[in-house]
Amino acid sequence: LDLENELRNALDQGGLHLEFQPQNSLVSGDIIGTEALVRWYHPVKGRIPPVEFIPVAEESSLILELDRYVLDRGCKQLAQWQQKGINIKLAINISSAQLEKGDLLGLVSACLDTYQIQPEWLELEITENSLIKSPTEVAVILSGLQEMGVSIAIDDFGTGYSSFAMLKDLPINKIKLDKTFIDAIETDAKDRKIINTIGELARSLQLQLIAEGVETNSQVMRLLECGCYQGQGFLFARPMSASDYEEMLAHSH
Ligand code: G
Ligand code: G
Ligand code: MN
Ligand code: NA
Repeated sequence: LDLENELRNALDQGGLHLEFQPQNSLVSGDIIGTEALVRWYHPVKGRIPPVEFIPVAEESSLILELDRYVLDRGCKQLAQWQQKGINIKLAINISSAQLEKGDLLGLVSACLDTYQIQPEWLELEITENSLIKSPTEVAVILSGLQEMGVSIAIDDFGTGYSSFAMLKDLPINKIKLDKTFIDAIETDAKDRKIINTIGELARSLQLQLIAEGVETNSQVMRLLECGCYQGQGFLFARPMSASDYEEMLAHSH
């Protein structure tokens, strides 16, 4: 069986699940958000990383199904947390194919409805590249999400084909600085200048800014100097199961 067929089976048979990684204030360390990340444990091959199966899903229409699955599971988990009095904002990754060919507005409103979730607790992460393929259609979808009260983050910011017009015209709430900038923050003065400038841009446009892939305290120091006050990364926590996540939350107060 090739990977595509195996992935199809996994989707049908509940072989995929979600892990959760916190987003933290770089000033206080407080948890300010959570990203859901899809995981696949193959019964024979073991853990297959997303970098291997997401591209396979993207080459077929399976990615549409995967997005639907992750959105549904993520919202279900969010509802369960809210019932337990755990109020956290959950970010879910959405593929460019979903924006191009899917019915994202329909899916999101169905999930909010089914699980009775307040839209303020849901954030969708989309990549820069998904914005340029069909800008007019995407603008309509993002405006619809904004009207619903769901927020939008731009994932992997700075590596794709971003344009400043996009930040001006689209209802974007948050920029996620790509990990490559954080990797080089201590060694490359140019990267620090770029982060600084993106920080100023984010502030003047009233966008939130978060750094991805924060692994060390010295990166935190540099990020604070550059005006970036939020981060996600192994320094704080690795992605983990929902129950481990709850346990971490319980110990973080
Ligand atoms: O979890 P990890 O950091 O290994 O993810 C690797 C890549 O897979 C990242 O680019 C991430 O955006 C993508 N990814 C992880 N989970 C999801 C998901 O639920 N949906 C989509 N579309 N992409 C995901
Ligand atoms: O592209 P996206 O931001 O959706 O993917 C996030 C990916 O980055 C996840 O696969 C997650 O496991 C990974 N990740 C999160 N924090 C760190 C980190 O500090 N270091 C590394 N190497 N990867 C990280
Ligand atoms: Mn992401
Ligand atoms: Na990213």
